[in-house]
Amino acid sequence: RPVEALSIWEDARAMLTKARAEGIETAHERLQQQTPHCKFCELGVSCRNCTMGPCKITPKAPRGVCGADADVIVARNFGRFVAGGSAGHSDHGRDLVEVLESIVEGSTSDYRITDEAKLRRIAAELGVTVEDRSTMDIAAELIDIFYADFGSRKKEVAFLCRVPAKRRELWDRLGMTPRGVDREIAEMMHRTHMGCDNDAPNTLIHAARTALADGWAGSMIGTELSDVIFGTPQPSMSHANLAAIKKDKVNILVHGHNPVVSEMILAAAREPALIAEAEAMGAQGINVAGLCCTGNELLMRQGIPMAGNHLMTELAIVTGAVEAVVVDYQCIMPSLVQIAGCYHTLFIDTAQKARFTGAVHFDIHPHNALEQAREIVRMAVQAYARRDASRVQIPGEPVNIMTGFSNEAVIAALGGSLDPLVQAIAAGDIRGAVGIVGCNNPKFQQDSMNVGLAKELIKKDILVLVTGCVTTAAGKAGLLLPEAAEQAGPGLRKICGALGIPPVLHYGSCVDNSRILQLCAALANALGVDISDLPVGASSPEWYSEKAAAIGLYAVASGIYTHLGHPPHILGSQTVTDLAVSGLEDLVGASFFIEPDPVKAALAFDLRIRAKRKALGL
Ligand code: BF8
Ligand code: SF4
Repeated sequence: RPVEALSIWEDARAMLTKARAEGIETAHERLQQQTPHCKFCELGVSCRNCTMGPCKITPKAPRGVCGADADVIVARNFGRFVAGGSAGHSDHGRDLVEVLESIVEGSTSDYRITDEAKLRRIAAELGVTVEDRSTMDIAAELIDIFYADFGSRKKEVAFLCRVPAKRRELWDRLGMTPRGVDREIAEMMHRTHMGCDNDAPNTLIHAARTALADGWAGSMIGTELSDVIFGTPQPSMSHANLAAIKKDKVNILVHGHNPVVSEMILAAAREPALIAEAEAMGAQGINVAGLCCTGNELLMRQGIPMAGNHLMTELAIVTGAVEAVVVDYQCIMPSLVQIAGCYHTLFIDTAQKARFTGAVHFDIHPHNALEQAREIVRMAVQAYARRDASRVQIPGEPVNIMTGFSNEAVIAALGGSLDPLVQAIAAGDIRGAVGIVGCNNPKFQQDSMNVGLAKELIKKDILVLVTGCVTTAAGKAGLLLPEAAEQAGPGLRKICGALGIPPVLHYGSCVDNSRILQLCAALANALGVDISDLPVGASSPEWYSEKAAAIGLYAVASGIYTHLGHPPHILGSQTVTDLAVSGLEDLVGASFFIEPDPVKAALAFDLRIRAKRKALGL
């Protein structure tokens, strides 16, 4: 297929052309090789949960060997899919609890508590006594609360204190209240063992509980502790696209999710001694740029530029100017090892739970992180000598972006409370808000939906919040700049102009969707309503991952109407599909809708927001 069909971006097209000329295969070619996909798997009606099977449902064989029908098999598969996503986000959250524990124990000097005020604020919110206590004492108690949130001994996870009372009662009634992160994930695995939960709607309710444990515990702990340890994001300027890779510098790309490793790489790369080593090699310094979510983490807090999102990760290496790709976990295509091998690029993995055959491995822990990071940066500096200048091609010019919109920063910009936002919504200047989150998927022209939907929504005076891989998409399209308010409707344009903010706000990485949950809950509490009463929505237009499914499901279960650009593998069950796209509305006051056309998706949000505003008397 022509490169124009694969991506809306010039930088991507240029690198896809270069990759083809150099005989380098990307996800796009591999998608071709995998197409047509297995129809049974696509519909979700194949099961490998035991060795009486594998089974697949057909008109002639409507039940598996055990007797499970399409509804049961689809629900079980989807439940496990969501459990996988919840596990990813939540295990990331747990890693931050462990770093905080190392700080409290004094077994690391590489990390510290940067935002003490936030730590105290969270502790007080969770009922921990903060008066006349040292920060370390309070942190120690918080650590216990968060570890307990992963376990079995509580009736509900701690941050449910943020959820409107009506929603909590609803969850209790439905058996959807998340008790412990690991408990819900383990129970999902148990329920989907042969001979357990053989009632599709019941399985889906537990899938929602598992997703809620992700959103309101695993991810929320991840976000809050990242802020405590590395600082709460504040608005700042940076830039995005492949031109974030610099021709004359040692380029290190950080990829993956947790700021725990990438913050250390950045700290090492900023040390004068290492910069001097780079200069001695003839480079003009060391440049750290981001890919995917760990890029978002560093962009939000440290202002590093974003080289690209999911489908740019392979193409970034094709520039021929990357000395090292340093990864932790999640969304890291194993193909990066092979592509790095076609250049002088080092591919370095750092987590025992995410090893890549052929990678250089560094075992990074809180006690040795900075020392290991220095070693990695030194290797990257040395790799600069092996760069082949004749193969370097860095396309385009970087686009400026504004980043750093934590809830704390937004409230500060509004003068100390959410009241001005509530008033702007009540007045109709901001008619509603939609979070656009998630990924790229080679099944879509890259970022066509992500950007198309954002543009359509702001035209309708709907504020857009972006996280994850949609960040770079919105950024490259110029939508993360205050000037983009010109493309917004009159009301949103007025508010953005008054505050000097873009109509599309960068809210962080994918775990930071918990910031959006928290904002929705705070708005609902301010208005004395449930989250499902708010004129808000969520969308993951080009999603691909288990994590995105978990996010979508916790959004819906929290009462947020949620758009997906394509369906999960559930269409083989009418029961499950009906529940997802309509039945959930009766249960939790929100559902999914599937729409591949961004203009039509924006219209659906417009209708929904209109109805919600009317119901609120606005
Ligand atoms: O957690 S948006 S491609 S990088 S899954 Fe992955 Fe999707 Fe990107 Fe971050 Ni989120
Ligand atoms: Fe087949 Fe049932 Fe075993 Fe699944 S659990 S593989 S449907 S026999």
